[in-house]
Amino acid sequence: MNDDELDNPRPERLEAANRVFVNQAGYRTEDEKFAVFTFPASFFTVVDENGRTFFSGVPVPTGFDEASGEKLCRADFTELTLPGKYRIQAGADCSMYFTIGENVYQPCFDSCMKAFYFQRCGCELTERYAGMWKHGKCHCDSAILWENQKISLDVSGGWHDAGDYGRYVTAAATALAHLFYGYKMFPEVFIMQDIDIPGKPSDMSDVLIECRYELEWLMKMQRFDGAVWHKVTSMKHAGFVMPEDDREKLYVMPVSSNATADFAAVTALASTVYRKFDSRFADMLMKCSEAAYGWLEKYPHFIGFKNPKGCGTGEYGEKDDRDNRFWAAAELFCATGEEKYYSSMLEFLNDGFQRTALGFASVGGFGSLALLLNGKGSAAILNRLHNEFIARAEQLKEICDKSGWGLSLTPDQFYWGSNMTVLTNGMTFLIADHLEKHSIDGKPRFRKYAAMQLNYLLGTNVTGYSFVTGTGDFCVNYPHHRPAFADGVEECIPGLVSGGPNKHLEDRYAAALFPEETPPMKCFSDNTECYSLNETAIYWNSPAVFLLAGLMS
Ligand code: 9MR
Ligand code: ZN
Repeated sequence: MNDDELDNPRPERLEAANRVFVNQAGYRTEDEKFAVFTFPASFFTVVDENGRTFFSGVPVPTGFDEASGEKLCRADFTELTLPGKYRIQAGADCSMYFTIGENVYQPCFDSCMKAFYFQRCGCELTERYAGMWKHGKCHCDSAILWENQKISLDVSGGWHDAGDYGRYVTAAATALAHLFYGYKMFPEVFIMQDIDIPGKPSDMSDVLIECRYELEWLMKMQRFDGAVWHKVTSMKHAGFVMPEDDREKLYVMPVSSNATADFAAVTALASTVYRKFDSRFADMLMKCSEAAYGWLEKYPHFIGFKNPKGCGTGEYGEKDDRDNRFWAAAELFCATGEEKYYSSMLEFLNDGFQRTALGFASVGGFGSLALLLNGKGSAAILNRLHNEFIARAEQLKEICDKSGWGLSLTPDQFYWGSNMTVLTNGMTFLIADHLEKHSIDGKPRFRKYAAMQLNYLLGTNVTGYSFVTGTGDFCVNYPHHRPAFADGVEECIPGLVSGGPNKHLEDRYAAALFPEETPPMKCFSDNTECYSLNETAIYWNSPAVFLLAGLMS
């Protein structure tokens, strides 16, 4: 995020001499399977490590793809269901190795979840749990209240947001929402999961142990009157040092209605999740939620956040707070059943925000999801929200059908953190299936489109990279991530999701790498310096966890 910190950047790894693209984690036996070629081929085979052929077929041209600037062919090998390790061959070209099997997603799912443990702030990551990626206790000095610098506060704990060491409330609430809704919709995969983190044995699934760590911090970000401070960061991003070596002064920055509403929403949601394990914790979450909501009622106008002069860390600014307030009212209504939340939810419902959005700056979809999963609200409203999710999934399906990669992004959607949109679109497909489960007989309609978004993330894209560190033989290894750089360990911390291609090339290293006419999907480099392409963030990891869980369930 700073321009000045890398004296000794690592070299970029060699680009894969690869024109045959696959999901490098692999494919579940019964799922649809296809590889994508960027050259015309009349024949392909699927071979194992000994070169034995298990399947052969004819690739089908899918035409010119604007996003990647390539003419594509698709090689379908869905019929191959025999578990094993394979690669695709076409003439002199071959793909990376991948696996066919029932549990191919488990390691990636586990590492993407454990990545949150690696983001922990305010505690030591011991060798016992963190292995060679251990680090000392960090960022525990009290933080100065920006608006009254005589006051300092303990706001230690939580997860580092991303490749930087900031901790931001709206980003945190979003990541938690993805994880809690993943847990609510696909509990069986989370209940089985073991990511080897402290705090066990426990009745709670690992996801809940890990999220509690974040919630404990989040509650410290609430002011006495219920409002919630937007973020705690230093004035500028730290250099590329280990977290315990970052001695920059920390500031608690002013409150915002976005942060307060997201806080109210996610603490109410969390209270419903934790209630059966720890009712005192659940009560405390509810109290915090209600206090935040009380403040929102008192201050019904939008109070946004802008970085104060001289502050260069993440801003997470928003233009309004209707979606945030809608989400808060919806969650509080679902958690309490109280009429007043219902009526204010109704009041915000028609405010023109996207009611299916699941990202950090646009959170309306979480509110809709709360109502739909709880079946709370009038039949008319539930119907409408249901139909909106289905319509959104259908719209995205059409985009995928036109893309040789099966990708849900249009060529103009490759902006900073494009992988989040890919992944939240994947979530939308699974949500649509979940909603239709009770109304339509037969197979889920959208699952295969959800899987295509994961395929893209894990290698079926023109860069050939798996955008998850440690997953696949050709994966991102040099993300813009301070500990990953400073720890001196060549192998990156596993399970981190890179932001992905960004046509706007918003850092000078990236801008220097690619000429103007570069197709959007090619605007990517696995380079520590390229923070607008290759940073990682908690809310890019969390939809990956959701998507993997849904595809495994
Ligand atoms: O993810 C954010 C992206 O959508 C914005 O375009 C970008 C610039 O404002 O900021 C990204 O968020 C960063 C945050 O500001 C600070 N921590 C790292 C985040 C990921 O790059
Ligand atoms: Zn820290």
